[in-house]
Amino acid sequence: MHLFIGNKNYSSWSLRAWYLMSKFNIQFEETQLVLDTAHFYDELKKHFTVQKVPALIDDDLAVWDSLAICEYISDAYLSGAGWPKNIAHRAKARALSAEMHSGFMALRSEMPMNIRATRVLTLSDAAKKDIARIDEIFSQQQIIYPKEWLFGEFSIVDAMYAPIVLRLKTYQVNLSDQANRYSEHVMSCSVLQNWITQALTESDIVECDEAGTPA
Ligand SMILES: N[C@@H](CCC(=O)N[C@@H](CS)C(=O)NCC(=O)O)C(=O)O
Repeated sequence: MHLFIGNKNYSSWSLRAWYLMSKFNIQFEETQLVLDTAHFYDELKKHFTVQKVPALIDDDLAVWDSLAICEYISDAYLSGAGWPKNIAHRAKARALSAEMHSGFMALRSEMPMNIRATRVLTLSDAAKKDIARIDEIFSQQQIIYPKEWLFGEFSIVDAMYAPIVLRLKTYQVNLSDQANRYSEHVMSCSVLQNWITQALTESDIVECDEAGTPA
């Protein structure tokens, strides 16, 4: 199985799929392609009709899109264990994942993932509203699962929200104590730290993902 990803410093979507697969000890080869280069599109064109990362090849199956890859891994390799066991929790985790996948537009456009940077930003009201909602999600789940993953055990929804934790760190966003506890739990994960360590070795600059001014 082969996962194509972008720059570890910038590619928030790549992190989701890579994190899920790595955290569940799924064996895969990884090809990293530098975003915004001709090589990126040339390589992806060989296998995929859509040239975006993450993208997965498993034998003759091609799967693109981070959430679709996570779903596929859960179905094909984890007997569904990518999601919480309890049906109600599973439904809520899916709703939260869909909320992330299709929403938080202001936060995502104003605060690109940029792991190696520490920045200050003036945020729009829409981005502040997105942050308030993130805080609410993290806090509510921390009340139920203190110092744990969103639904106790690690699941796809944690992979979906991990890039947000990193964005909030880059732009030094203050969260409530409860929400902060979830962020600390995520940051203490050795698998995520492996990604961060590799991101810190990168030197390519993607201009459109460089936001804010140095703190
Ligand atoms: N909905 C997709 C979005 C993937 C996406 O936009 N990836 C970015 C990198 S983080 C990309 O490949 N950009 C290249 C381009 O749009 O040309 C997913 O969740 O995987």
